[in-house]
Amino acid sequence: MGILDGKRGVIFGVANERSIAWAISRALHEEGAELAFTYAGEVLEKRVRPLAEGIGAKIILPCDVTKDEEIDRVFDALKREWGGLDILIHAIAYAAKEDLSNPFVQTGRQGFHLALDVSAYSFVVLSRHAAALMEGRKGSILTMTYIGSEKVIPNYNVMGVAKAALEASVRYLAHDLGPKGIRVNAISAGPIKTLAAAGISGFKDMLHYSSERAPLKRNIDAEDVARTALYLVSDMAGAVTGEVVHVDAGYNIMGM
Ligand code: NAD
Ligand code: 0WE
Repeated sequence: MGILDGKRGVIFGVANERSIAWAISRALHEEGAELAFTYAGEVLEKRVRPLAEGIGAKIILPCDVTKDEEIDRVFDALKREWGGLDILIHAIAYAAKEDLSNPFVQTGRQGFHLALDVSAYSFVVLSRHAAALMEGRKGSILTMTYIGSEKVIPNYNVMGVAKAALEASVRYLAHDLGPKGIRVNAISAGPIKTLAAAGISGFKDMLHYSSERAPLKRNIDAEDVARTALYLVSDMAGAVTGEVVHVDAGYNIMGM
């Protein structure tokens, strides 16, 4: 008996076993959810397919979110195979490497568009497709964000602007989809050493800095995020929508 027995969810954003989306997937699966997975290109299929098959996934499809055809194909398959959907997990972000190291003021049009397209617009288009499959099912939609949307984190740059757009999108989507019983929320996670953090210079120092200042005096891991994700997609959070929940050991409350 799990709290998600009979629920069906689609996961966007697993790259490897360290991905936040993978920790969320394991937590949802343990509570009885049936999951479908997407991966961003052939290189990642080698990593994602074995993980997904290991928890019994039958629907595993490519989806680069900058390509409308690939998004259409995923939701066509979900409609055909399942007929409906209860849960969407969005854990995707990307900016060009140079835009995470050069001064923000130098961000070009192309780099700005790419970061906002992959990291914010994708949430809108995926939510629209998901909502069409959630009619009469009390659906739940969840994305991942970071405090760089609220405050300046050096080098986070255009990603901070994209996360600000993503968090505002959570609120507008919650307003649009609320009348259908669909909830839309975000988790704002503290820094975790995943693939997306691997290339960031000084990331280790950031972990040290955060754990010293956070009220709980520790860093967080993907399982901390996964437990909050489980709550947010379950009926336990049945009256929670449009919210950004910080899972950061309390770091965000500090002023000094
Ligand atoms: P990750 O590298 O495991 O996941 C990022 C995912 O984005 C990958 O699966 C990658 O394939 C996907 N992606 C990138 N471009 C894509 C595209 N065009 N189409 C489809 N997918 C694409 O790293 P993660 O840390 O698990 O990141 C997941 C989410 O969590 C991101 O939104 C990230 O901003 C957010 N987040 C991470 C941290 C952290 O410190 N790691 C903190 C707060 C929020
Ligand atoms: O959202 C993120 C990172 C997202 C990300 C990571 C990369 C690295 C490789 C987006 N695009 C790229 N592009 C690449 O080429 N995080 C919350 C993790 C993160 O990234 C930072 C951080 C933190 C924390 C960048 C600078 C400063 C802090």
